[in-house]
Amino acid sequence: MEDLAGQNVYSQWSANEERAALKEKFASDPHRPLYHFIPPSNWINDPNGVIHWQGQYHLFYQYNPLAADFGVMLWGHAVSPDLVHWTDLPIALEPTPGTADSSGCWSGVVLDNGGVPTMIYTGKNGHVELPCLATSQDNLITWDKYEGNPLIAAAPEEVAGTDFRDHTIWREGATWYQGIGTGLKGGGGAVMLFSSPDLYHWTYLHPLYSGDAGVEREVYECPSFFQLGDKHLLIISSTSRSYPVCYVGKYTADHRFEPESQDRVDYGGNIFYAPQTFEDTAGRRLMWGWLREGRSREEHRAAGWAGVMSLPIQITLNDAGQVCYTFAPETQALRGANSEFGEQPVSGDHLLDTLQGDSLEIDAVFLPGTASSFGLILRASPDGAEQTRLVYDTTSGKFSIDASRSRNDQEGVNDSSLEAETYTLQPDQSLRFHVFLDRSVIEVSVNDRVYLSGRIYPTRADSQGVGLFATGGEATLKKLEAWQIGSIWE
Ligand code: DQQ
Repeated sequence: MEDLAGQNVYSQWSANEERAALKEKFASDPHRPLYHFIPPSNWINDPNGVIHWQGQYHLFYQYNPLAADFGVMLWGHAVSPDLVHWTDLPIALEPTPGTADSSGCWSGVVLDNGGVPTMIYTGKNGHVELPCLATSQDNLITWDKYEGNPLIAAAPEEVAGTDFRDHTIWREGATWYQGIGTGLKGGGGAVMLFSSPDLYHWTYLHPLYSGDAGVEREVYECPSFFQLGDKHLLIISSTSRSYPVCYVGKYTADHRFEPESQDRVDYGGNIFYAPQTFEDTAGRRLMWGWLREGRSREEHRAAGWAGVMSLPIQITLNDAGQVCYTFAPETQALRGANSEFGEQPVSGDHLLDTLQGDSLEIDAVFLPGTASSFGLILRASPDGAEQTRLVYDTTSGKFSIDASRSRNDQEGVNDSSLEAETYTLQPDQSLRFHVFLDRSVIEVSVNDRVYLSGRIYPTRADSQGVGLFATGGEATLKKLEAWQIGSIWE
């Protein structure tokens, strides 16, 4: 890989041709998602440069097109008119030998600098990580790197080691502000704050926020800082916890962030990581995250692809000031054949006769009744030997994606680690599971508030069943609606 990085090997590379050439190979892969964004082949991780530009949504992403594994990172690029149907574009950015990004073009953002699309990303040069800039003259397709890269000569004094990467950038009047993720001497993570009159010249101010004091080797990756209503939110991905955390708080007059509450973004397992948010032209705060694999490295290398982008998730605050995660309504454009099920009691396990599939949207509302746990069964074989459960435990108030039986060839894979806050239902309060199942991908929004994701790899072609369950008593299904979803690439 090293020998290829930086030799402009991608100038002739076409993502469209690559996708077409591999279509047949991947058609027989039962785990490859049909409607979540995924590159033509090989490795994807963080969403980058997400922006709504002249009516099109641009999604750049960390990409290793040479192997289904992390490697020398480039920026892949795709565009969508509607958030769900994507067109591949050429590789946007690749390392240049002998420069600040000779070892990789890591995560970053795209900004509108007075009409000039401007990218700020982390250039990796050996172990050194510093911000670099590039601009586009052709509507975000090709990018010219700034000859003065890197933009900052060295990380601030307080930074431990060489982790100094990923960017969140906003404007206040005539001044740009930039937060860069890092880890501090003595432990803990931080987002270091800089200011600039023009995006090219930066002055270090102080940490915007530092936390996890004393936690060794903690690094805050992929910060995203933004205002929502009368609050400010900071999302960071914590290397020590391996999941993203969302802080809600105040942004003070002296440019410091003071959290008032914090919560993990994903109540499922440690699949969702490195999310990036942006405001679209309708004023919505949207987010994509990287859905990691939940299988072994050998397996994803052999599959020829690894990692998937989440669906577009909208972030809002409710009246209680809690962060709510819902799927952007544009996902309804994916809906195909519909099935509906009316009110019915649920006790034990019950597979639905007329609903099957591995690529579905499901909208199910339950009342907990006397059950101690209840929820949905997905990807079930007819004998139930293979199945995955989306569970709400009424006693502990916790959610989980129970993947302990999701594949017959392994035990206990990808069980959710439930460090999350509990979610207490009030008497008579219903629980809505809004689920997107896309072969190996599960994404769920519960009660239009909590987000969960998971990855599963059933081994049986007949693991297509959908069902309901309740344990320890009787729950009620108020209503279930489901839609089949086809491929977005046809
Ligand atoms: N991925 C990028 C980094 C970032 C990490 C490298 C998070 O910029 O910190 O691919 O997944």
